[in-house]
Amino acid sequence: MSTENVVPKIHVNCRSLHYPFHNNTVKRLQFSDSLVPWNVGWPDYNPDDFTAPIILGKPWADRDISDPTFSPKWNSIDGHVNRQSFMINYSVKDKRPLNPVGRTGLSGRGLLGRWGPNHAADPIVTRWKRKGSRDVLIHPKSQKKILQLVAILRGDSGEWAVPGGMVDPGEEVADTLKREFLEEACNSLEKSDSLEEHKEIIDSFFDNGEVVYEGYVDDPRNTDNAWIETVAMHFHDDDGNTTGVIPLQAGDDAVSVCWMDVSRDFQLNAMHAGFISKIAAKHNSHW
Ligand code: RP5
Repeated sequence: MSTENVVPKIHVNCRSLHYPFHNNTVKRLQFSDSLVPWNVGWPDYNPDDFTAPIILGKPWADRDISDPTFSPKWNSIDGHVNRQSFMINYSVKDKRPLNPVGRTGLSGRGLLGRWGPNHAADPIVTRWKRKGSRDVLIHPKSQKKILQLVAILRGDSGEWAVPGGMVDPGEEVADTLKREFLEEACNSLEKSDSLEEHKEIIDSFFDNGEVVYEGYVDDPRNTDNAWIETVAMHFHDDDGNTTGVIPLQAGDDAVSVCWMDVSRDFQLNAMHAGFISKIAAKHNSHW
């Protein structure tokens, strides 16, 4: 599937005035779209520098850039950490990697654990909306079948989103996709007999996905020196048999989970909605 039309042309979410931390006390420098690209000269550009205290010293986070023992291999696979971008070989200035899309109005690492790219994975699990467990429903206006996807309500932003998360050091993206889905949408961090019982079916379902997008995410947590990139993968349950046995229960960072009807009006994180609109077009489903 082509990734055109999903890639952000310019920063939007990660240039909002308030950085999403502690009662909006951290503010981004505000400027026009034309000043986003680094190659547009702005000699006096000097945004606030912010790295959230809560990430410092965490085992999943990098050390501070000023720490003499921290010598990352930028644009490379650095031990167990992937510091490559899907976009380009990013530049490094004053020891700090530079956001490949451009300025965000805030330097430092913000809430993100890694300097440079922070790799995430987004599992998009869909099925057809049915009456009971049998007949596929047709939308009365479009006369098309209706896709449903598993969406979670994020505890941090209060937004509905795909149950994605960060790739752990050394973890295969395929494993992250399944792990994050099970943790956030099935509460697998707590023991579940039902998940154990259907493990084989679930494993084989997650073996057959299609990449929808690989690249930069315009996430509100991005800064000039740290940003999120993701692999979004689609897993479709055409006959409803697999998703019928997957028990949904919000877990980890999610406060709610549901099967959400896919349409142009649905309430989903903007970037994730872009992924789903491509899937709806490909499957010729109601939109
Ligand atoms: C989004 O943040 C990505 O698309 C992914 O869904 C998510 C990863 O962050 P956490 O859920 O781990 O906070 O930008």
